[in-house]
Amino acid sequence: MRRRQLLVSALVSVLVIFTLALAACGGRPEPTAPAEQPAATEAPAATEAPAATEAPAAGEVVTETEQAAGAEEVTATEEVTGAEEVTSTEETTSTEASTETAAAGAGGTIKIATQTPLSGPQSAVGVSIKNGAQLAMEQRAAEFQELGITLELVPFDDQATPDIGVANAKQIVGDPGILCMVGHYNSGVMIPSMEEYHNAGLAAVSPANTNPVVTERGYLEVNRVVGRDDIQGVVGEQFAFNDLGIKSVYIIHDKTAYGQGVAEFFRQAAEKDGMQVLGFEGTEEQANFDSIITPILAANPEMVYFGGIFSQAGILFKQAREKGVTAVFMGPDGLDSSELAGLGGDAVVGMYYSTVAAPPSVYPEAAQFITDYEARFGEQAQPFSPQAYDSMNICLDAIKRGLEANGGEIPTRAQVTEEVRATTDFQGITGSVTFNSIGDKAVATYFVLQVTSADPAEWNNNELVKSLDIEAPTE
Ligand code: ABU
Repeated sequence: MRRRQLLVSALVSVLVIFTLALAACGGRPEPTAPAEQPAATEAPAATEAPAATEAPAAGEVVTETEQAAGAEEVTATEEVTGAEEVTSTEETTSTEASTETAAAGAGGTIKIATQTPLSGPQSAVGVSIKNGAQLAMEQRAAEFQELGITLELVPFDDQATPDIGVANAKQIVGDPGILCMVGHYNSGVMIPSMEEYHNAGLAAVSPANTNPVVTERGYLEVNRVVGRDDIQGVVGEQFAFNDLGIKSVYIIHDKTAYGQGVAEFFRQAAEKDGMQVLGFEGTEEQANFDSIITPILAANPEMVYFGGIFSQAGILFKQAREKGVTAVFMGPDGLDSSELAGLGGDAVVGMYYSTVAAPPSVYPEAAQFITDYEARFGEQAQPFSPQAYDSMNICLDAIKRGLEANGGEIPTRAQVTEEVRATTDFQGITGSVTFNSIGDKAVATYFVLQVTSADPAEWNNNELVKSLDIEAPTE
C-alpha cells in the first residue's frame, strides 16, 4: 500500500513538473472548461454593479505611446442618423448576406446572430456594430457559397435592456441554425444574456463589452476582442493624475454594471494615488441633472468623471457647463461616439475619454473597411463597428475550420465554441487577436483621446493622446 502511494505521488510530481515546464516554454494554455453553472437566480442583475474590490493592478504594459500629433485624418461624410425600427424580441429581416441558395447537395445555411441596441438612445453605436458584422458576412458570402454554405445574419435588438437581451438570447439559442453570436454593446446586457449562450454551448464574441465579469465566469463560449474595465479605469485615472496633474475628482456613474464598475475602478486608483474623491454618485436621470450638478458646483472639483454611456453623458456635461462647472470632463469608452458631440456640443470640446476602440483611422488595416462601410451604409462607422467586423470574421474563421475538419459538414456549436476560443494571431482590421484562457484578448490596446470638435462628423478626428498595450489578467 505504502509503495503504491509513493508511486502515485511520484507520478503526480512528474506531471506537475511537466505542466510547469510546458507553461514556462510559453505554450498556449488550454481553453478553460466552462465553470460550474450558477443557478439562474445567481446571475447578477444587469443594473447591479460589481462589488467594489481593490483596484486590480493593470497587467503588464507591453508598449506605451504618447501621441504628439492628432489622429490620422479621415473624410467625414454623413452623421449617423437614428436606428432601424425593429421589434424588441423578434428577428429582423436581414438577409442581405444570404440571398443565394446553397448549391444542390451542399451543406446548407449557417446563421450568425447579433445583439445590440438597434433602437433607443444608444442605437447609433448598436446599429453600427450590427452593420460592421453584416459587412464582414456579406464580404465572405461568396467564399462560403463555394463550400455550399449560405450565410445568414440574424440581428436582434436588445434595446440596451437586460430583460430584452435575455429574452432575445433565449430565442437565439433556440434556433439550432445559429452557430455564433456577435454582441452585445452593454456589459449589463451581456452578463445575464451570456448565461443562455453558456447553457446552450453557443459561441459569443463581444466587440465592445469591457466589464471584467464578462470573461471572469470562465465560460468557454464567451470571448471579447477589446480590453477590460479593471485596466481601462486605471489607465484613465493614471492619465488624469500623472499627465493632467488632477488632484480632485467628482465621480458620477449610471448605476449599470458597466458604468458603476468602471467608475469604481477609477475611484480605487484615485484613492490609491491620493487624489481627493469629492463625490461618488449614481444616477439614472436622462434629462434634468440639476440635483447632480448642484453638489458638484459646491465641491468644485478639478475633474468630473462620468462612468456611463454617451447618451446620458452628453446631456449631463452640457448642463454642467451651462450651470458653471469649470472642471475638466473625462469618462471611459461608453462616451466614445459622435453622438456625445451631438448632445454635448461645445461643453465636450477639450474633454478626455479613455477607450478600447479608438477611431478606425488609428488602425492602418481599417482603411478599406472605412471606405466599404460608407459605400454600403451611407454614413461613417461608429466606434466598435470595426471590432464587430473582426468579431464576425473570428466566428466565420472558426466555422470554416469546423467545416474543413468535418469534410464539409456543418460543425456543431461545441466545435465552433472550441474553434473560436482557439483563435490565435487572428489578423483583424483592429489588430491581432489571440484569446487567452478565459476569452479575453490576450493583449489589448487602451487609448486616451481628447475631443477636438463639437461637430459629430469630426468625431473620428479626435486627438489621440496616448495608447498602451496591456496584457489581460487570466483570472
Ligand atoms: N465598453 C463600452 C460599452 C459599454 C459596456 O461595456 O457596457
